[in-house]
Amino acid sequence: MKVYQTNEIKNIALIGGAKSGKTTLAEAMLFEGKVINRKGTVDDKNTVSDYRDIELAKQNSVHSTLMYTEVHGTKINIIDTPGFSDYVGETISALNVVETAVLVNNATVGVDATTENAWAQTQKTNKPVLFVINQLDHEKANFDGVVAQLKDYFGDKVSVAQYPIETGENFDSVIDLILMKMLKCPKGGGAPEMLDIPASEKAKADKLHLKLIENAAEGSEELMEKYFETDTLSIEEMRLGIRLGMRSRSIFPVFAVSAKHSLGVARLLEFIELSCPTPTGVAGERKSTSGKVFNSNPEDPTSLFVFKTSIEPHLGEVSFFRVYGGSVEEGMDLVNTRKGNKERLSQLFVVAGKNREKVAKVCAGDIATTIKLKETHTNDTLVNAKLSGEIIEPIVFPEPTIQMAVRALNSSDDEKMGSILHEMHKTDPTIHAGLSRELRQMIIKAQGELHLNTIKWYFDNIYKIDIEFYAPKIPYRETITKSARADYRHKKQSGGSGQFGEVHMHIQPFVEGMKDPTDFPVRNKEEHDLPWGGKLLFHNCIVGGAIDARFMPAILKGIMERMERGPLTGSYARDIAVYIYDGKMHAVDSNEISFKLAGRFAFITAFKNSGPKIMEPVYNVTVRVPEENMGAAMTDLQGRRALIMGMDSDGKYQIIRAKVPLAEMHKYATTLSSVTSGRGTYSMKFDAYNQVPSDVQDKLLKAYEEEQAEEE
Ligand SMILES: Nc1nc2c(ncn2[C@@H]2O[C@H](COP(=O)(O)OP(=O)(O)OP(=O)(O)O)[C@@H](O)[C@H]2O)c(=O)[nH]1
Ligand SMILES: [Mg+2]
Repeated sequence: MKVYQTNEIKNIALIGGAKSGKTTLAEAMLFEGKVINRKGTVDDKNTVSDYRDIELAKQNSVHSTLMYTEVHGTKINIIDTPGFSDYVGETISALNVVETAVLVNNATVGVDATTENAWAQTQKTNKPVLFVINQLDHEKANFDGVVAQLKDYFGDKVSVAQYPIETGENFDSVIDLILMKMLKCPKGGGAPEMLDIPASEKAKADKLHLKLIENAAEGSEELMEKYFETDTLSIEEMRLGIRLGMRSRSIFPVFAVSAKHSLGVARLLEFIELSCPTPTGVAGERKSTSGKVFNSNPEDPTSLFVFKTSIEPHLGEVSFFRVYGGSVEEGMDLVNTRKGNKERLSQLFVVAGKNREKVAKVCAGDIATTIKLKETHTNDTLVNAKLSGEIIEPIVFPEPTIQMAVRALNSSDDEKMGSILHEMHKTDPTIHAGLSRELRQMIIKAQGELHLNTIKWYFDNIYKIDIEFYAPKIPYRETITKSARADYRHKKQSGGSGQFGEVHMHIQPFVEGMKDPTDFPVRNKEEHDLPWGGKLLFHNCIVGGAIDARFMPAILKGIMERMERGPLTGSYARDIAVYIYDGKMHAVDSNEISFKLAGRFAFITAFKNSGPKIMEPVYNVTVRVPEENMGAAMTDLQGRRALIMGMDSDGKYQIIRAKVPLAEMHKYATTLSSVTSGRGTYSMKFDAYNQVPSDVQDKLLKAYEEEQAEEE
């Protein structure tokens, strides 16, 4: 494989609406660049990009795929990403290592929820965007309608660079507003024929050309001056202006294609080659955590960043990386700056989907893969020893939106399931799984129901383990609302030495600044911050040596054990002050176990008499919904015992802030998605523990009783 120099490289990510035709466009791009000589289709299940079993089965992209094509000696690295928003992790990792996002739109659909999500990711990563309106061969294609929507959603910096003369079956020609030519595209691909703009299109073309020049001139002050002086810009100046404007997100050019028939794709590639930002510019740079800029300078010491990891049959872990300085050669030793270990890059590959070719050297700005790295995974930096202190800023993956408990139907598979989920996190950092000690459940967190279905598909079809997702338990807490007293005598006489311990206990709710009871003196006070939140105050108030101080730790232990498994529902108890004010010892039979048991049972009785309450976690939830779905979203929230805290508007959207009990948030992602046709999003953050309403408490008590009865 040829080695491309830094100035012969461009990097793009294909992102955008689900099913808009990104994978088909990638195929057409590879075909135009002669990387493949036959074009596959998604429907025939033979594209370069959607090659994995799951993608063939579902006929949509699930993982991002690295490919490349070539235009006039420039290598364009292409990362095709899945459109469904549940796979947003793939879009984000791709955007982090390219200079340009090619945001593909379906001309028959326009801006849908997935398009908006893709756009939001380009905002977060501050990436230049090139809009492509695809499927113009479709009879229902509506180019102008989609342009209007793009402007409506994304602002008037959306600038038409091409428009089709006719859409539908006869789509083959576009007016190119940079070249000011009519491009007639040959059926099946290839360079377009350049024709003069027909008289009937002249007025429209001139008007849009002027608008594009204006937008391009805004890219720099010099161009602006030139434009004011001469009323125009040359093609070269327009290219420069567009490149600068894309870089600062002040222009978003729009192109017109049919990926299926390779119409307009050759010109699109030429535009990417000539006008899109370069790997060495601002749009392609990355900073280290210490603030050092890595801008793909070939003269710098070698540095690279791993943005994706995949596991391939027969190969094991494949690391996808971009070079951010110098060059990487086969056999080079580099340092992993997070872990400090050395890694040898024994083999380097340029890939197009599942096809890989060896390459001797990868230059700054280029993207390639390697295998058999020992301890290097996604988000790791590998560098020449001179840079060993530099960690390139990691990719920030989104918070999970859905949480479920998961188990293997055959419990003997549980452990295997756990380790597979752990491995999955390596290749998809938006999947999190772990055993919750508190809930005694394996909890999985992901990006939505479709994401969970994808995980299940792997278990069903690849690992052949039956798993099921079910509602996770809620981490309730128990506390008390008034004071109470109880005593307990533990006495056992069996043969030789017996057991004896008696404890008298007063308990009351712990609140900051509370007053101790006055009818006994507090001799010693311990304040325990509980690992699950809240406090336990433990007071020794014994007078006259009724219980030896040496038995106090045993009493505390007995209480702690019940705090860990609260008397009402087995949840953690919190915020309780305990006073041991009396008791009895036996000279021979008293020992630690006796006082532990006496402490425990006195505590249970006192607890039950002290107005015990179940507390539930309440979250601050922020929901973003389209204006028109506001009513439905509010009604739904009210049905979830939500306390609405406020509302703000954000363009076409409304933001609702509410406090909602976690118990009511189960499957919220799914409901919100259906209420808002996929456009609604939300985030949630723990706020506080609040007492549950009495009807909810009754239900929980009953459920716990039944559960206990079942276990016995
Ligand atoms: N008529 C027409 N159909 C197209 C065109 N491009 C793609 N399609 C069809 O649209 C469907 C989706 O195409 P894909 O290329 O898989 O779309 P995608 O954007 O990669 O989809 P995801 O990765 O799942 O988001 C397939 O049935 C394609 O054949 C086009 O230019 N014209
Ligand atoms: Mg796809």
